[in-house]
Parts: sequence; structure tokens; C-alpha cells
Amino acid sequence: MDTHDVGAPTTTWSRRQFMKGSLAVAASAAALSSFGCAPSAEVKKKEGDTAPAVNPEEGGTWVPAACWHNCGGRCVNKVMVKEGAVVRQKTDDSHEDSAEFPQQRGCVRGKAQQQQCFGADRILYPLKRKGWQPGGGEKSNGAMRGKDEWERISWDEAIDLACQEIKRISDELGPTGFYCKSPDAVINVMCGCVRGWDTTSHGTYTLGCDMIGLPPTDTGKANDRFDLLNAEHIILYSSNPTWSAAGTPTYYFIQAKEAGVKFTSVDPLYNASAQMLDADWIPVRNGTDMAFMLATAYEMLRLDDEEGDIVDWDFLNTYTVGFDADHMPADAKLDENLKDYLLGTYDDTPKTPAWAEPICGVPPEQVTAFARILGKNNKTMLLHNYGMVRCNGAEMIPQMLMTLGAMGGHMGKSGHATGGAYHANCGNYGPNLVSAGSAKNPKTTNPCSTGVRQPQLYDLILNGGGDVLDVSNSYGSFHEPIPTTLGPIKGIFHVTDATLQTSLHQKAGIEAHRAVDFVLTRAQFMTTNARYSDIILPVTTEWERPGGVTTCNREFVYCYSKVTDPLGEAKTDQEIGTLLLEGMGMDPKLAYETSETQQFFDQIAGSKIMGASGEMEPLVTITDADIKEWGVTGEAQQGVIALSEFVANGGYQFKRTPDDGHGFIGYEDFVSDPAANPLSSASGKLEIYCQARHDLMTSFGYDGVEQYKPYPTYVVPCVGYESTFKDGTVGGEKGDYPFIMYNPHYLRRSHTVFDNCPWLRETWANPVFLNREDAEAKGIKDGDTVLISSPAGKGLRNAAILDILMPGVVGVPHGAWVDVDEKTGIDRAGSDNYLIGAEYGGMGVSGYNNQICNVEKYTGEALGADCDQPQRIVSA
Ligand SMILES: Nc1nc2c(c(=O)[nH]1)N[C@H]1C(S)=C(S)[C@@H](COP(=O)(O)OP(=O)(O)OC[C@H]3O[C@@H](n4cnc5c(=O)[nH]c(N)nc54)[C@H](O)[C@@H]3O)O[C@H]1N2
Ligand SMILES: Nc1nc2c(c(=O)[nH]1)N[C@H]1C(S)=C(S)[C@@H](COP(=O)(O)OP(=O)(O)OC[C@H]3O[C@@H](n4cnc5c(=O)[nH]c(N)nc54)[C@H](O)[C@@H]3O)O[C@H]1N2
Ligand code: SF4
Ligand SMILES: [Mo]
Repeated sequence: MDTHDVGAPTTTWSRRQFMKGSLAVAASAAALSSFGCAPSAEVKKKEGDTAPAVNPEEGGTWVPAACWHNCGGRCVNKVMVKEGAVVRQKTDDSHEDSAEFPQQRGCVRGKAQQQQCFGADRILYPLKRKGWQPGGGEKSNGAMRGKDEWERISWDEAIDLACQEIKRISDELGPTGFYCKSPDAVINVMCGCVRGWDTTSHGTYTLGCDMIGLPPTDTGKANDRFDLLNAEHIILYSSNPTWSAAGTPTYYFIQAKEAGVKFTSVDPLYNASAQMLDADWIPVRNGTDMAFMLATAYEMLRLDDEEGDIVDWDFLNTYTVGFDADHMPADAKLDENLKDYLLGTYDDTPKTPAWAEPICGVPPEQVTAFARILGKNNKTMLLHNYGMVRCNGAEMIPQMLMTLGAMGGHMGKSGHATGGAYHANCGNYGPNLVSAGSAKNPKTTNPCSTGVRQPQLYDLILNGGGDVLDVSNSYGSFHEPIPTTLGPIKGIFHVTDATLQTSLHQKAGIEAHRAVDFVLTRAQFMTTNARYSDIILPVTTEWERPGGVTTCNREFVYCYSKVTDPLGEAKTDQEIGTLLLEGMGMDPKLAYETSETQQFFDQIAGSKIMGASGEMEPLVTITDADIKEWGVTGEAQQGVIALSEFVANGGYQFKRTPDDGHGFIGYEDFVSDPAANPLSSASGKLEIYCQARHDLMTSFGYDGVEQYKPYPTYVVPCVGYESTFKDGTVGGEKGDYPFIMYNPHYLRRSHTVFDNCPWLRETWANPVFLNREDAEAKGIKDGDTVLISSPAGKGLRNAAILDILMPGVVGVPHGAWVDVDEKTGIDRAGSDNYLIGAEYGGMGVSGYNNQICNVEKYTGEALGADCDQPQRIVSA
């Protein structure tokens, strides 16, 4: 068997051929070969398969098919299955589309799901790295990870080898001998492991939102979609739902636009959403939002003083603590407040727009205009996504953004809102009107409770262990530090994430993978995790499983069904887990209680709908005959839709009207009666000064934490805009890495998923985004191959030169599969994390969006388009 990167190029495929192809993708891999992406011989031929002569216009059954990635959306995706082949694909057409009752339409990635399930790049058999042998040390031949060849082995052999090695490491080192970013029940039961924690999506909102008085990660307290139309201004702060929350959110915002709402985008890029909504653009430099926000607050105070009617003092005084000296929280240890900091009382530096401009790049008149929009007499919604808090030094943004909303009184009233606008719920919050049930599985516990900040883990592995501060038990749950000494880590598991690709410090990550005895990965493709492994267990996609139910948004639950039998020898996660536990001599019932069909049934049976009483009631009617037909255990129940209809329709959408009584205004109860409905903070109010969060953060003792106050101030990040200057002073001479680099979440991919997909590669080029002036100064033309260098690594991408990106900012899209040229050490794929190191400060946030880099025209061989590169395929 060959190594990776040997697939047939996809260039021979024109867009028309792809379109044709999409009408004729067959479940049998025989049909796949017609794609020009020839799969391995075994892939082509399933027992008894012939290439079906399909006529997409006749017959076939529409099956609601899963769209299962962490893509920001949740949409309907239907495939026509005929003679075991998928012959057509569509999105929601179950009813006429209207603003009140919108179709749940999907995006281009959804349409490309067939290339996930039936892709020529699927791994269909257990694979072993040729140079690896169990037993550890030299036998593992670890330096060859990522370079070695692969051989096909049987499931028996794969499970035997894996269990032998897991037992050996477990006997020698116990649970801390293993590492897995997010262990599942099987790993908990088999051996346990050290976990990695990371602030990924919500950045600094991961720390202590409850202490400030915000909902967890600040999601859920913006208003529902009909109320968007009651606003006068909607601010999309660091928010590009058109790319990052595909599906209905953009449609809701279009309704608001058509109703006359004025949009403003605060973003280094005039992004697709801003363009679509014809928004006013406030270009702010990545990672410097605090300067811009402080200056905005200063301007609100100034305008209020000079003209009146800007700051909602009643709101501040009633619902918040810490804005001024007269309203400090009872537990404050420091006699300082935000207002005096803004006015320069403590440091003789008023936080004026002129003070902020050199840092954030926003012209002062735009700050003033923004302050006016936030004024109390406007109906303003301040909706944010999380790009600006996935930055070093952004620790106090959650308190500051909330403060801006509170200064204008933009909470608890129709037409006003302040809060997160995330994923498929973006623009539409409120209690669920329908919800999916859950499958029953035993609760398992990892015998090792230690969580290590993800990028430090690689150094820990490379150093053979060491001292760590355990500060987070699971994502989003921080605690006071527990000093811990860990021994060597010799085994790595990859389960359902793309850790080696999506975690900071990838270069060290690759070395760490080469340093251990054993890496076991479940994979559908030769992903980065898989590439640096020893044994790969082929896992099915969701299309090859019985089905499932997902809550998509408050109005819609999606029910998807099986599209095809498992391809090749792929097995479901549960089947693989069962084999591993049996191989370890353990009872699989410790991890799985019921069959996957039973789990699907339980999800359906547990689905709920908002009843007339205001309580959630069963959604699906289930009869004894249904239970018999499904071969499951359960009880008959009365709902509003028959089981067969629910499954055939692909779920259920709750019909809304603006006056249906299900509207939602965030913070309404708190604002109407704060004493009866206190928030989760110590004071029960919104804490602009928050002692508890500050104390927790400082207890970690990370570098630079002494700069932070319990209220929002500007701090110099460990890496950020200041680092682009030679001596770290803004406005000085530029250093070796003069640009701020950030990682837009890119429409070609859902993180790493789809990166290898030919259709999407052709549609989305995955370039590096450069500002025109910057490119001209560097002699770079559109399409030129660009060398991106950072203190951590080097990568190549083709230039996309933009007039809508701030000067000095470089955009490297998130999630491309690293492809290191072993001779030069340069990554040809432009992987974001290959360019980022392990530096951290404050709370230990993963600062993806204010890293530093240089760009120059590459003098080596030009890269060519991604869609002209061979697809990464393992072939026999
Ligand atoms: N530099 C940088 N790094 C980032 C970010 C950034 O902006 N910049 N963003 C961060 C964010 S917000 C996030 S959320 C993370 C995401 O990080 P990850 O969760 O690691 O990313 P995904 O690519 O979604 O990984 C999902 C993996 O599961 C596999 N998979 C799919 N279905 C199944 C299945 O049924 N079973 C199994 N076993 N596997 C399956 C997919 O093939 C894929 O490899 O990345 C973070 N990393
Ligand atoms: N297509 C696609 N969609 C996705 C994903 C994906 O990988 N691909 N991933 C999903 C996941 S898990 C997540 S967490 C979300 C992330 O979704 P978002 O948080 O929306 O992520 P981005 O699109 O990277 O950033 C949003 C906007 O913030 C801007 N921005 C970046 N840094 C800063 C900054 O420092 N200040 C300001 N003011 N603006 C900034 C960017 O230019 C961008 O326009 O996307 C989800 N949706
Ligand atoms: S947004 Fe996500 S769920 Fe919707 S079609 Fe695209 S990939 Fe699928
Ligand atoms: Mo995320």
C-alpha cells in the first residue's frame, strides 16, 4: 500500500462535470471511479455491486441525511437513494418558504456531504503504519510518523495490536500514561488519560461568565428573530454569520434589513455578512478591540455630558455594579472603577478616541459615531460572535462589551439586545419550542481528572512529563489551580476531533506524536491525526448509521436516517468501542447500554414540543406497532406527529407568527424585577467590576496576569499588535513580523472537515488574505505564491488581494490539513496552527486571531491551485 497524497488530480473536473457528478454519485465505489478521483481497488468493488445505470428523474427515495459537523449551522439535507446509490441531493423544500415559516436551507458544504460519505479518500480498512511494532521505544520507530507507508490489516489484528499496547502502557504508567483531548466513554473505561483543555470557540468568554452575571459563554440572552425587526440599529460585532452560521441566520437579518434596520459591522474585514446587509464598516485591528471599546465608552460619557441623553444612568445604577465609585460591589478589594479609569484618574490618560486610534486603527470620528449609535434613545442591538475574544489579551472584553450595552440600556426591552449571536441560534434566541431527545448511555468517569492547557501538553510529552497547573476540569469549567506532576505520556488517542490539526503549536504537536510509543486514531480520511498515527480504525460517517435527532434551533428539530450500509469495513464509533473493550477483556456494557437503533428511537421518543400549557410535551406519536416494527423497547405515547411521518419528513418545524406569544426578550425578567430575578454573579447584577472572576484568573498565575484589574482596562497581550514593532511600542519601527495574522473560519470547511473535498476545493481557493497596500509594498500580486513566516513556522498560500481588509492584517483561513515539506520544513497547505506557537498569558486563552507574521513573495516553485493538487488518498 502506498503512502498518502497519491490520488488522481481533480483538475480534470470542470464545474459542469461536478454538477453532473453530483447527480450521479453512487453508493458503490464503482460509480466513484467515474469521478476521476479513483479510489483503491477494494473501495471500488463491494460484493455484488455493479455500476447502477441511474436515471435521476425516476424513482428513488428521498432520505433526510445527516449534516453532522461543527459547522455553525443546522440544516435540512436530503438525498435521493436509488438502487443503493445517492443520485440526487437537495435541501429543504418541505413547504413554501416565507419569512415566518422559513425553509431550513443548507449551504455548499451540505451539498458536498456525498463526497464525505462516498469520497474516494475514505479510509475503508484498518491500517497499520509499516514501521511500527508494539512494545514501545525503538520498536515504535516514532520518527517515521507522517512519513511511513501504510499496510492494510484485519480488524482482529488491529484490535489485538491496539489492546496489547494499551495494556502494556496502562500497566506501566496508569491513566497518566495516555493523552486524549476529549476522551469518550471507551477511553474512560479502558484506561483513562490526561486531557487537554482549550478555549476554542468562545475564547475569553470561556472564563467565568456566570461570575459577571452573563449566561454561559454569553449565549442565549439576545432576542428572538421577530424582534430583530423592532431594532433601529444592529451591530454585528466580530460577526460573519453568512460564513460561520450558514442556514437561516442571514435570512433573519435580511428581514430586518428590509424592515429598515441599519447595520454596522465592527471587523478587520468588510465580511460577507456586512456586504450582504450593506452595513457601515468600522475597521478595527485584530486583538485591539479593548482600545476601541474603551474609547467608545469615553465618547458616550463625553457626549452625555455635553449633549445629554446618551448614557442610561438609570440602567447602570440599577442593574450593574462597578461603573463608578458610588456603585461598587460589596466584595471589591480594589478602590477603582471603570469610569475613573476612562477619565484618566489613575494614569493621567483619558481613554479618548485619539488615545485609541494608534492601537485599534479606528478613526476618531467613527468612534464618536459608534458611541451615538449606542446612545440610550436608539433601539440598538449589540450582537457579537467570538473572533475578537479568540485573541491574546482579550480577557476583559466580555465585561467591556456588556458594559457598552449597559451604558445604552440595551437589555430587557424590545428592539434592544446585548449578547452573543452564535452558530445556528444566531439572531434567534429564546426557550426551545421543540427539542430532540437524548440516547441513554452509562455515565463513565475518567480515572485521571487532570486537564492540561492544550499547547503545553506537547512540551510535557516532549519533556517526558513535568509540573503542570490543572485549572480546568472540562471545557468551560475553571477552578483554582491544582499543582500536579505528571510522568511520561506514551500513548495518544484520537477519537472525534482533529486535535493535532486544530490545536496551537502544531509543529511541537507533530514532534510530540513522534515521541510516544503508540498513537491510535479513528478516522474517515487520512486527516492530520491519522497521518501521524500507528493504527487507524476506519469509522463510518453519520450516513452509515441508523439515524439521529438534533435540535437545530429553537423552532426546528432534524431527524436524519441511514443513507447506506457502512462502506468497506468501516464501523461505527460504538462498534469500534465495543471491539476495543472486548479486546481489553472488559464488558462493553460499561460504555454502551443500548443498541444504536434503540438510541435513535430514544432520541425520537424523548423529543418535545412546547405545549399549550407552556410545558414541553412529547412531540412524536408512538404506537405499540411502531415499537414492534422498530424492534426496540419503549412505551406508546401521544404527540403531534406520527413516528413514520416524523422520520420521513426529516423532523419537525414549529410554526411561528410574530404574535404567537413565543417571542423572547433577553434579560426581560431581570430588568423588570432585579431583586426577584437576580443574575448568577455575587451581586446578582451585571458586574463591570468583578472580583470573583479576577481572583480566579490571577490564581492561575500565568505570565502578565498582574496587568489585569477586576474591571476592563487595556493590557498589552503576550503576542499581539505591540509585538509587530521592534521594541514593542505602538508606532515605533516595525519588527521582523510586522503583520497581525488571524484565522477566519472559512466556508470551504467546517474546521478541518471537507478540506480534502474536490468540489469545495474548486469552489473555495483557501488563499491568504492580504490588504492591497501591503501586497503592493511587498511586490505581491493576486495569485502569487506567498511565504507566510511567523516565529513558530512557515507556510505557503496563494495571495488573494483585498481592498476590504485593514492594512497590516493577514488572514490565514482556519483548518487546512498541514502538509509539511520534510526537506524545507515549510507547510504547503498553509495550516493556521503550524504558524502559531504556545505563548499564552492572562487566563491562557488560545489567541488565534492576534498572532504575528511576515509575508513575502515566495521564490521557490509556485504552489498552484489547491484543486489541482492530488487529493490525499491512501491507495492499495
Ligand atoms: N489556529 C486556530 N485554531 C483553531 C481555531 C481557529 O480559529 N484558529 N478554531 C478553534 C475552534 S473554534 C474549534 S471549535 C476547534 C475545532 O476543532 P476540532 O473539533 O478538532 O475540529 P473538527 O475539524 O471539527 O474535528 C472533527 C473531526 O471528527 C471527525 N469525525 C467526523 N465524524 C465523525 C464520527 O462520526 N466519528 C469519529 N470518530 N470522527 C468523526 C472529522 O473527520 C474530524 O477529523 O478548532 C479550534 N482551533
Ligand atoms: N464556514 C465555517 N463556518 C463555521 C466554522 C468553520 O470552520 N467554517 N466553524 C464554526 C465554529 S466551531 C465556530 S467557533 C464559529 C466561529 O465563528 P466566528 O466567531 O464568527 O468566526 P470568524 O468567522 O473567524 O470570525 C467572525 C468575524 O470576526 C472577525 N474578527 C476576527 N478577529 C477579530 C478581532 O480581533 N476583532 C474584531 N472586531 N473582529 C474580528 C473576522 O474578520 C470575522 O469576520 O464558526 C462556526 N462556523
Ligand atoms: S451549515 Fe452546516 S448543517 Fe447546514 S448545510 Fe452547511 S454544513 Fe450542513
Ligand atoms: Mo468553535
